[in-house]
Amino acid sequence: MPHKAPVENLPLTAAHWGVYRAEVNEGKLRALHPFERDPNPSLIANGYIGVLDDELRIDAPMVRKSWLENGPGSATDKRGVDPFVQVTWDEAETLVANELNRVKASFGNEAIYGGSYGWSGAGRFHHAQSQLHRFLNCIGGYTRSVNTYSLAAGEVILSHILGDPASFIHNPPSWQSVVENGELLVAFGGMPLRNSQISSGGTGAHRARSALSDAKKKGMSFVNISPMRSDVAADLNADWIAARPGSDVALMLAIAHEFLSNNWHDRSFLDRYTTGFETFARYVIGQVDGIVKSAAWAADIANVPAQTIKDLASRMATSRTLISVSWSLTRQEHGEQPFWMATTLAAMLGQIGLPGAGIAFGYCAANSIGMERQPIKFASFQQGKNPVTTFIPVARISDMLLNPGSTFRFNGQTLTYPDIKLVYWAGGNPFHHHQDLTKLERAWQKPDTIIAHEWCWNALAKRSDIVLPCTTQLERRDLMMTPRDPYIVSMEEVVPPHAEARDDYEIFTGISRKLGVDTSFTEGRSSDDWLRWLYEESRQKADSCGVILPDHATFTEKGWHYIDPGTPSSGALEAFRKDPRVARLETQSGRIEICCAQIADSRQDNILPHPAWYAPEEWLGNATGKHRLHLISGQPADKLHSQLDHGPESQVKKVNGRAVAGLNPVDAETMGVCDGVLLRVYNERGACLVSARLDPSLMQGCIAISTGAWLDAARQEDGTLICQNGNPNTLTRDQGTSDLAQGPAAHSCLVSIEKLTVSFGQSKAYLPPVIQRA
Ligand SMILES: Nc1nc2c(c(=O)[nH]1)N[C@H]1C(S)=C(S)[C@@H](COP(=O)(O)OP(=O)(O)OC[C@H]3O[C@@H](n4cnc5c(=O)[nH]c(N)nc54)[C@H](O)[C@@H]3O)O[C@H]1N2
Ligand SMILES: Nc1nc2c(c(=O)[nH]1)N[C@H]1C(S)=C(S)[C@@H](COP(=O)(O)OP(=O)(O)OC[C@H]3O[C@@H](n4cnc5c(=O)[nH]c(N)nc54)[C@H](O)[C@@H]3O)O[C@H]1N2
Ligand SMILES: [Mo]
Repeated sequence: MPHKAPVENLPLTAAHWGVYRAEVNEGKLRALHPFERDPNPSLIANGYIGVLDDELRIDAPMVRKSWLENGPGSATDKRGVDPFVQVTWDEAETLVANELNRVKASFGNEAIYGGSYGWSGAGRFHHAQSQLHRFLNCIGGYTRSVNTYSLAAGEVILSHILGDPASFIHNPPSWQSVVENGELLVAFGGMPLRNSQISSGGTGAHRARSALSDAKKKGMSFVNISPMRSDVAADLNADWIAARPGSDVALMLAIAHEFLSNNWHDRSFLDRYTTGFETFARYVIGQVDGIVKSAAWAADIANVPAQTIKDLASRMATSRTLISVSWSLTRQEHGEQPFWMATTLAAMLGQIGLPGAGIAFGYCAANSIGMERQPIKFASFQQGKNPVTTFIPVARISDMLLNPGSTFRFNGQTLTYPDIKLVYWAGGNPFHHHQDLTKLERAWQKPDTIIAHEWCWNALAKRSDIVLPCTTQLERRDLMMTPRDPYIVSMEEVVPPHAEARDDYEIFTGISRKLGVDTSFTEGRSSDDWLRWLYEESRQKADSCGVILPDHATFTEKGWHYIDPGTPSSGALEAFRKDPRVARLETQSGRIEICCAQIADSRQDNILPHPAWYAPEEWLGNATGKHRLHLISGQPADKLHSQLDHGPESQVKKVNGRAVAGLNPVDAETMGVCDGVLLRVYNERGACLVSARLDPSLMQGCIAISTGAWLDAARQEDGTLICQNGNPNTLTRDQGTSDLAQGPAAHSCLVSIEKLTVSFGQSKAYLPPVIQRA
């Protein structure tokens, strides 16, 4: 028997879902053991077992056959169908370099779309998107994207009403401040612990679960306003208000109306710290549109008893209250309004900036939300300057590809879509993340060339012209270093790169050599040089704020270092509360903008200058037509988006080999559906196949299909796509939240279901494409 090393001596690695020690035997990854200091580790890492060298691993550079034989723009309708031809790295680099040169020369850098949205791997250096952006900047720039799929509407509205969105999203009252001072936490969209497994860039300590139970032990109470009871952990005993999805703003307005009518609002806070409250109040009492936003009015919209709303308002007015709004509320039609309205409610309560009170955006949307912020600003790998000015709001990709030259509104401006000839993607999966995949598939045929770096044959890789095989985060050294985690970790290369796979950095170095820009891309540094540089620069920055980090050799030898997170914080608005003149907000007025002049100025966008209720086009409130079920396509518990869907952790959670769809048992009975039955979920945009699961924690009228199942698309008779593997984005709508943010609105979606008795066989999602080897 070989001697087994103690787990604490195994090499460390990190992912967005945590830090692990890797057990490797005969060159194969056998297990990822949770970091011994993580109080609540995530099982998502188990998804890696067996997939680093399976048949879905991309082992060499590949080119789509028609593209290779007939050149750019050839048979673009065969993307996803054509076989691939294996080429050498040298051939691949030349093809990419020549094509970039051709597009630049004929159409300009604007014709290159490098938005490349996506999460890729953890690690401060090998971040695919940053690598791509730096590379494209070295060759003259690219059309970029702005904001996120996570909460674009939130980012835009917060920039108007609070100023710098990042600081308000990422710095709510910290967990410690909540535990020590909290009384009542009202969570719109809940605080699902499943989502707090993730933290962008990695985490050494999952804290959300223990923070919430500590708060509970100290006497805090919780209200969960959500279509899912399970969106707040069962042991917190939250009161559940199952409001119709999309109705939250109406509910909040009715709470505001209660505050106003009972004189529970804090006038002096509103006077000192906000602008435009009077105009908003006139809207609430019906002086703007003749509608009083009373509890009775909201009761009809939200399908919640008026008395429940009144009771909640009174509880909020008589407690130290913290309001949390989930990011999911921004991913729906008029997704700008919930953050705006919730901030207004918190301002009316006058507790913003107090310990454990006020407003927070998305506790548990990621483990980092609620973590104390490090005093250090870590160094990062610079992306350089992009001389091209064209951009799109990230979720407008299909519209951009389909409608070059046409105009659209965004945040008070009129912009024009560029004519994209080349799409370059590294570290994201648009056939996971984008809405209305039938439309995306059509848009995807427009560019001449699509280049992707991927490590596995997912839907993006299969639909690209040139596929360059990259390493996974387990196959390279890196540095886990994020602003809201107390651990920094030296990530080791726990297994060697598979076959011909290369790091993104190495791939770009090779191409930049062909293009003659390698000196500016690498600055003469290897990956290891950069890692040392990033560490040493960060160490100096730490030093200047009084934090001592060990030298590089000591750090890499031990593998991790703990930085004391410091004192609890009441959040980014604490200083503003202390002195609103000194800590002026970066808004036009310097205060919280309940009424916003900038938004009022862009009148053509049909948005009132204060938070307001707009009935969505697709929601249960008008589900009187064909489709009667509201689709919730939230985050998957067993993976991060589409990553590792082919791995064992995700696969064992499938039922009869398919993604599951949650249904309320009462609805299921009405429709004659029992557990495990095969369903076709459909609407005008497309369809997907799923296995039914009865879930009493889901409100009636909803169906819940987590995102992340790899696309296995076939055409239906009407030309729309059906995903045999349960990808809900075949159903969702590709529609901007509003002209203000143009964010994704996946959560506004109605569907129908039918039971299927025919058998559909194995999904093709997990089969590699046909490959012609040299
Ligand atoms: N219907 C619906 N749709 C949604 C959402 C929803 O709630 N509902 N949520 C949205 C949200 S919030 C988000 S953030 C998006 C997420 O969308 P994405 O971030 O695009 O999803 P991922 O599956 O994480 O894609 C990351 C890709 O990077 C690849 N990768 C991993 N490591 C590396 C690496 O080192 N180098 C390279 N080159 N590639 C690597 C992975 O294999 C994977 O294909 O989805 C959005 N889509
Ligand atoms: N395990 C895991 N964790 C993740 C991710 C992952 O892929 N896997 N992705 C990460 C990313 S990139 C992001 S952006 C965050 C996203 O974090 P969130 O946006 O919080 O995630 P969701 O799961 O989409 O939504 C949370 C809940 O909102 C509820 N909800 C939906 N519509 C409405 C509505 O109209 N009103 C109300 N009140 N509630 C509603 C649903 O019941 C859903 O369970 O999660 C992160 N965490
Ligand atoms: Mo996200």
